[in-house]
Amino acid sequence: MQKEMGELAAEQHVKYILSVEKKKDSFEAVVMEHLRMNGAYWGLTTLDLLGKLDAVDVSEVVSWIMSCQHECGGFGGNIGHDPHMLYTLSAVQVLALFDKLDVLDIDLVSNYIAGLQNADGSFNGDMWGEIDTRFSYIAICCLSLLHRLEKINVEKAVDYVVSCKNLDGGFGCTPGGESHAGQIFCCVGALAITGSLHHIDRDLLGWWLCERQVKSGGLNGRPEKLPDVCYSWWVLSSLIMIDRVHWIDKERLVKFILDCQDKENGGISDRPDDAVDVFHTYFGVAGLSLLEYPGVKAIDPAYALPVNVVDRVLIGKPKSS
Ligand code: GRG
Ligand code: ZN
Repeated sequence: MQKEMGELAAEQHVKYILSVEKKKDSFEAVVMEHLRMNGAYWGLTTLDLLGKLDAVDVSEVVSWIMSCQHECGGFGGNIGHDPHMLYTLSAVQVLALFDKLDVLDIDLVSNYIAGLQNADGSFNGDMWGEIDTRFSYIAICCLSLLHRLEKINVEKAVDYVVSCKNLDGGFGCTPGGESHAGQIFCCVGALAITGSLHHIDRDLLGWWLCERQVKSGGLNGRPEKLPDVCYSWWVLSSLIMIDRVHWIDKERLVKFILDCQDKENGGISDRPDDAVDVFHTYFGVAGLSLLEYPGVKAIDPAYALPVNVVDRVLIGKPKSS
């Protein structure tokens, strides 16, 4: 990596994440209250990618996570908040990071997720019934991590995702929905995890995705939109899964991400000179991980967890209880 482009301020980012976690009454913590479970996943995965997960109190995090679980098996974004797929995946991911999946009643959690599948293969996000390919990804990712994919109709789940594919090669939220990089990540991830990538025209989708790189080196999420650090994750992970990552200029993307750092106080923003937040700090560091930036652990593009964690969960020997 060229020195003159500036370096990752890893130490400052670790301090920033730890300080957001501690200052429970800070502005960001208040804004994030309802999705604290997602915040925990973003922050803790960032710490792990930077080799600093040992800076947190595992039992404190695990007991807080478990107090967000409902009788139905699903998790809320915080204590007393309604259960939703979004928070259930984050809870499972964080427990996987800490090698603590054994605190879960695996069948209770996986029955909650499987119960949200519809007859056409799609998934609702929660009991209120919104359907989106985000929830297809979440269900498949979560059940795969829990070794319970057999609880859903995988073939129909795949059919539904494929029915959201557009003529431009991309994917939307529901059939006919506009292609968007975030949705593409979900659909490609779901197809990758289920071994169904043959449904994708890799050259067509790869072309759409690599066109997301703009002059500054950053990536946008759709044509004509502004670049944003989080698309370094949504776009790049998809390109890697379909084996077309060499179609973008990696050096210029690294520079864009590094330009979005607050080098003094830590954290990464969506665009240079904007305010930092935990979400973009995570996606910036995760993007650098996909770009094989030195000193950052490798992340799995489909499961959005460090590669060593995914290996441990999927192929490592189960811990005897
Ligand atoms: C485990 C990484 C991981 C994800 C879980 C929730 C989820 C599954 C995926 C979300 C995918 C998604 C839809 C991401 C897009 C988020 C985003 C930046 C949306 C902004 O969209 P617009 O239209 O912004 O407001 P643009 O950039 O198009 O102007
Ligand atoms: Zn963003």
